[in-house]
Amino acid sequence: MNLTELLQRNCGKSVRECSSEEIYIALLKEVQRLSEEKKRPESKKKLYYFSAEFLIGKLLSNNLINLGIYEEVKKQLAENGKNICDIEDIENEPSLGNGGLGRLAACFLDSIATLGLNGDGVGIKYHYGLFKQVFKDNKQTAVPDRWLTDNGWLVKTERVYPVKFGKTTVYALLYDLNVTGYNNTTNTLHLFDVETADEGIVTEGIDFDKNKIAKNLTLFLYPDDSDDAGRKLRIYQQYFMVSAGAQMLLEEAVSKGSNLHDLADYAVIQINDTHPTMVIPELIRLLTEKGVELDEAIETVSKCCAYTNHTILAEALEKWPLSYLKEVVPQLVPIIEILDDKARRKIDNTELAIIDKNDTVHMAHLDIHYCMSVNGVAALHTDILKKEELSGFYEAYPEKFNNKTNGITFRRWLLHCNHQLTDFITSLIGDGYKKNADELERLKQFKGNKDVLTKLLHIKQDKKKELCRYLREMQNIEVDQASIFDIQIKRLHEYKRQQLNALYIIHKYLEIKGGKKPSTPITCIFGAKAAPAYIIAQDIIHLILCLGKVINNDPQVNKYLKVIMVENYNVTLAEKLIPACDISEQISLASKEASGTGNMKFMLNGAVTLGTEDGANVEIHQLVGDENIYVFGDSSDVVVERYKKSSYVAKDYYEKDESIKEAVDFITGEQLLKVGDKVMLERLSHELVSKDWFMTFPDFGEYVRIKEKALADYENRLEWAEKMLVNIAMSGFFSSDRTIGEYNRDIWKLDS
Ligand code: 26W
Repeated sequence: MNLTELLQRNCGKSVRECSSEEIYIALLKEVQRLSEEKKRPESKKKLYYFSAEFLIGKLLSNNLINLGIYEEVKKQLAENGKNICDIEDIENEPSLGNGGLGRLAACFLDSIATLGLNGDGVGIKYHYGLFKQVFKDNKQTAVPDRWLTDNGWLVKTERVYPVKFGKTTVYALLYDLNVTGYNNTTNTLHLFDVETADEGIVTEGIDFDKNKIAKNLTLFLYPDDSDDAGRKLRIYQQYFMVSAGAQMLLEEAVSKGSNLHDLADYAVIQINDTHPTMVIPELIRLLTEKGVELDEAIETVSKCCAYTNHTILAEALEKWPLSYLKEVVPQLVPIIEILDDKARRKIDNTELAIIDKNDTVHMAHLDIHYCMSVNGVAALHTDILKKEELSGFYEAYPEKFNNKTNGITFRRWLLHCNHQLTDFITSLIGDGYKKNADELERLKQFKGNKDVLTKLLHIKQDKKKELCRYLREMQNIEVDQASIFDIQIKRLHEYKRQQLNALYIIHKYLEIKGGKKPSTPITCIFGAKAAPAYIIAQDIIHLILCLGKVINNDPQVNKYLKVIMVENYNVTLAEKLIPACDISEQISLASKEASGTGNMKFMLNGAVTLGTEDGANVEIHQLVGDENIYVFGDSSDVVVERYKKSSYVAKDYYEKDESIKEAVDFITGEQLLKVGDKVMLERLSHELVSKDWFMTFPDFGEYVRIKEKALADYENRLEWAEKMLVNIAMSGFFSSDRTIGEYNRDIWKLDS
């Protein structure tokens, strides 16, 4: 690409004379053109990845990398006095997701295109997406994240589909976004919107009238579900997405020659968690409308659909009152009733019913009965599904169950976010690993190589320096670049146990106050958004922000310990934080984190994991060995037993263990009350002592001990670098190319 010509054509100016915004827009248009040229020729069978979230991150640099022109663009910009980072800054991050599930969908789209598979995403074009997080008085506040701009990657198509809610009909407009593969073809992410969406109905923060469906349908992702109107709105959104998507898919199949009886030869549908579940009854409904007999329609749709489970938390498994479905999607209710009836006849176990005796519809049950595949997202998670949560289903349909350990795209999480490390790895083992991640294992030959290890440490130091600069400029936060960067970034949830990390920080603070100084200073960094209606999560954020106030302002301590919570944690911030991390905090209560994917990104960038035997941590542990990970905490077996027996009494730990008591009492002590909100701090402390549902106290002692060991080991820089090297070398397994290869081999069966 010739940048000078491009800008002359687009803006009639030289590169030097153009503003960053002008350059961004010109590049965007050019990338659109180039990716369009690489559109995949239609083949018979197509995968439709239905998901309520696609946390795709900024696209410019990623697309440049995938199209193979990043380096030349960067060079030409530099020759004209421009920095590519300034151009990247112009782009807003799309706000189309919340957490790991949405980011996974984005990594999958990248890998599907990279492997040259015929697979598209289907979702919703949220105007505000998830909220933007702003800290005020040490609390999270939520404001709308207006990310859409006139010049974006989304292109409005001519396709429109009617979606009927009872008596009202809305029209789903299709917007397409090109998904570039790395050195391969381009696929599409299809996002639906309504013309009637009205951003003007948003009032205070992110409040809006939840009853004005035509106006609010596509404004927010996961609108507050603490009341009935919010829950119904979720059903409206889900049906909107799946009905439009199902119509589009049938249209495409028919245009390729399907007679609908053979739909399974044309379409395979991956249902990403339960949110798109209604695609099953909707497709059945549409097929019968087009003349297919009901029984055959059910069988055909079952052959097309596959379900991925992402959680064992009961509260996250969606259940809807039948009355809500009757109100929102009355046309689906008779079908769901028939599906329930058939399932009951087939499997004589009322616990597995779709509609239970309270007239509650269990969406996951609908998926499992009527999908051809059910998968978990890490080995341990799938085992727990089989043995515990879904054991009845596993007994009924053993052949449907399979594991697909999650993965991440190395294009974004190494090539894009860590150029130095990428170049260094390439200089050592060539660039075959960019397409075949297993080749990273060749790095192991450099284990004893002092020069290589030293260089790795230098790269880490550079990334820490860059992060410090970024945090200073963007968030006015000062971080000591010589300190150990200990990072926990993920959605805020009690099971992920940010509160355990906070208790450690209190413990450490008191220890330093008592005169025990760490050899190297420690910076504890958090990033997390909390669902606005999730009270305890708000309280935990408040605690962390208050700890920052107290500790960072204590001159006796702040040379040794700092607590930072970055504001509005998102993909862009993750791309800065992950390469700079030394210790990756993956401390969920064993059995609760389905997989985790941040853990993989950190590992790939040479951070060492401090974690429980949970989710994919188990597989990381197996790959790197005991020497190169810090594992602590009760096993999932112990935890599962403890829940079964209801034998955990938090108060006993609080009363018997002096260090737990000391740390917990600090939450409601004088120092924190001076900067914090009494109600919030007391509520959190009470929650811990009286309940501690995610069992932080039993793991606290070992967490402290193992973390201290990690901090001590960090002092031997070369030994630590060796751990970094082994982590990078063994991370190839976690490439989403591997995961997608497995989905295709076992479930989708598309030609490549
Ligand atoms: C109530 C509806 C609902 C429930 C759960 C909405 C959203 C969620 C989560 C945000 C789902 C989620 O992100 N799960 C995560 O999925 C990742 C990808 O498989 C896993 O790595 C994480 O362990 C899991 O928490």
